[in-house]
Amino acid sequence: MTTQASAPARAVRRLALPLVPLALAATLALAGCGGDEGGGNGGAGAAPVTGVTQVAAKDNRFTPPAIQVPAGTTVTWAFEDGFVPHDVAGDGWDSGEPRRSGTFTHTFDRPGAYPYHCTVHDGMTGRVVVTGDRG
Ligand SMILES: [Cu+2]
Repeated sequence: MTTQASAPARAVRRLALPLVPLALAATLALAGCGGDEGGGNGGAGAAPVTGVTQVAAKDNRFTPPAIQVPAGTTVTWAFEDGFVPHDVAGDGWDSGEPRRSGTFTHTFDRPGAYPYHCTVHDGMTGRVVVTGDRG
């Protein structure tokens, strides 16, 4: 009687084992798909995007890297890179200490080109082009 009861249990255990490596492989395959570092030369030299007043500091870059706004526009930078701190440093204006979350805003009253960069990461640059026509 007792041997008969334990037999099915042993069979289940033997079936379950091969599933573990399969699940692991599936997890690894999914993780491998994420890191697509597409080239693209963003940075401050990119053509400015219009109609956008929010810039994300994420993945060690500013997105979009260059925006064009009318004078008087308040631009918001959002720090969204998890444990990686960033800042926004222009000529005479900056966001202060590098930070990992939250936002920084700056109002651009005068037309002109305002390049900025992150003091933590070389090559992490951006640009705000302010046009004369007020929105
Ligand atoms: Cu940075």
